[in-house]
Amino acid sequence: MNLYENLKKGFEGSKPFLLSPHSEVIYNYADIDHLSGLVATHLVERGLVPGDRILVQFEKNVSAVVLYLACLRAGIVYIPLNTQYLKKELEFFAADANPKFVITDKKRKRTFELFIKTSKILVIDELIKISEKIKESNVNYDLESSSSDTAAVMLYTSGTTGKPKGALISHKNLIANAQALTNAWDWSKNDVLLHALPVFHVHGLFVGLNLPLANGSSIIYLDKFSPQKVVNILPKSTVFMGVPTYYVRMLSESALTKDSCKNIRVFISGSAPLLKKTSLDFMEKTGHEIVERYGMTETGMNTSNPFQGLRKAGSVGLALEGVQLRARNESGDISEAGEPGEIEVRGQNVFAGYWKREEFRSRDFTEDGFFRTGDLGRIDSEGYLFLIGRKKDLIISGGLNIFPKEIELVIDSFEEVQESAVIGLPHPDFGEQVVAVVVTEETARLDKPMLINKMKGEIAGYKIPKEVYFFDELPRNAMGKVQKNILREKLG
Ligand code: MLC
Ligand code: AMP
Repeated sequence: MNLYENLKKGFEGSKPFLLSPHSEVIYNYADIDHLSGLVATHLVERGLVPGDRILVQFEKNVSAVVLYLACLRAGIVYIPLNTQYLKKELEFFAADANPKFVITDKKRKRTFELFIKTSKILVIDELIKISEKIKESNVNYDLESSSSDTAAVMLYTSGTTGKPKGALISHKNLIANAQALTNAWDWSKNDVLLHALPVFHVHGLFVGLNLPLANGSSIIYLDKFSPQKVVNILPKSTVFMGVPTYYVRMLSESALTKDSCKNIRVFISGSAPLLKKTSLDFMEKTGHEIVERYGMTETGMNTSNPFQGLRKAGSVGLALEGVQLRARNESGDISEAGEPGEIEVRGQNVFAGYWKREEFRSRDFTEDGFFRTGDLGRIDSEGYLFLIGRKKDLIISGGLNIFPKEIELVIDSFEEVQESAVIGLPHPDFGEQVVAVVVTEETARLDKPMLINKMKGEIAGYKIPKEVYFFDELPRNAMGKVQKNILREKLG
């Protein structure tokens, strides 16, 4: 069974699926089944076959849900991209993924036309319109079913070398994770999820869509996170999920009270560390203890604090059903309970590997099939995981991952620059912020606004440093390696 067939078991035709912020029904379950069937049929008629890839970049709207489901039905690998990515970044993804179709909006079509040579470029609104014209009798609702082992989605995640890698996530991975989360959070058809996350990442796409779909529940669908809108709609919702920055921002809203949250069953946070202060302030204002969970692109969700049972402060909870977790200490041995180490994960939720990187498998996975997460943590004697840092050089800003190497490569490419080091420092809103330390060529004239300006057309806005420092030289150890810890201590 593919993921769509699995999800469909929970559909009830007349039940509202997607609701607008004003509670109007956009699609009920019969509508979404019909429309995704039309689009899937149309894509197949245009020559797409199971295993073909489509690259997707357009602002969040309900068509993204339709297209995602259509791809699941037709066995087409769905590759959604962050809407902040600019031409240079898009060029890389298109060359790497080699998609048959690029699906975008009117505004972005021109950018893709500048470099796309072999793929077809379609505008999402037009695709939906044309699909709607297909005669009912020609719609193929039961397309050739792809096996659950095949890739459903490819999500790009940045690598330490500065080049993103495509993680191939199978139907089976997603089915297992939706089932485990349903049980962990007691999800039911009566739930109404307030969905404010983007739909190009694991969090908003898989947790935020698959879970309600698998249970036949409703979603109030916001195009963008706005703390004011979210707080106003909370009374009509039973579940809210977000990155820690959402909770920080919601706390500034005077309308956030115990009363406005009285219908909420559970608040869930993930994608970045939730500060203790945020958690305590939220508890005081709303009476709700946020449930923190831990996941990643390659694995989906791994752990969660229990919905019923002890939620330990500072912990991301217990391994989900079917997920095996362990820590490996610095000597390369499996850690004892409480001993820190790199977290390794195995289970049906874990992806098969990266696109076109089969040769690196032994670096990414252990011999017995555990994925090396690059996260550091300790697992206590009761199985609760406490994340304590990262082995990988990664910054998480507002729930978005930024690999310093990628930013350093951009800065170093400017002729005024000799070298640079990019680090993450605490930020009250984003959790972490990107900070660049730059050594310029002797005669160069470069200041912060000039550097930022140069970077603006090159990379997505969220990767641009919020702070820039100019140093005469970078601190290095005896091996010549830049000592980022010294920079963090000095500037933090
Ligand atoms: C936007 N900007 C950011 C940013 N988002 N800067 C740093 N970090 C971010 N996360 C910048 C823009 O480039 C722009 O810069 C300015 O802020 C305003 O842009 P905006 O679009 O108006 O910002 P805003 O709407 O406030 O967005 C912030 C946000 C958003 C926190 C609401 O980033 C967000 O929704 N984040 C969630 C990401 C997410 O879904 N993560 C899950 C990954 S999955 P300028 O200079 O142009 O003004 C994962 C696995 C797991 O990690 O476990 O879940
Ligand atoms: P991504 O590659 O975007 O999927 O991001 C995954 C990374 O986000 C993980 O490897 C962790 O470093 C981080 N992460 C996810 N959830 C949490 C959490 N609850 N607390 C701390 N870090 C988290």
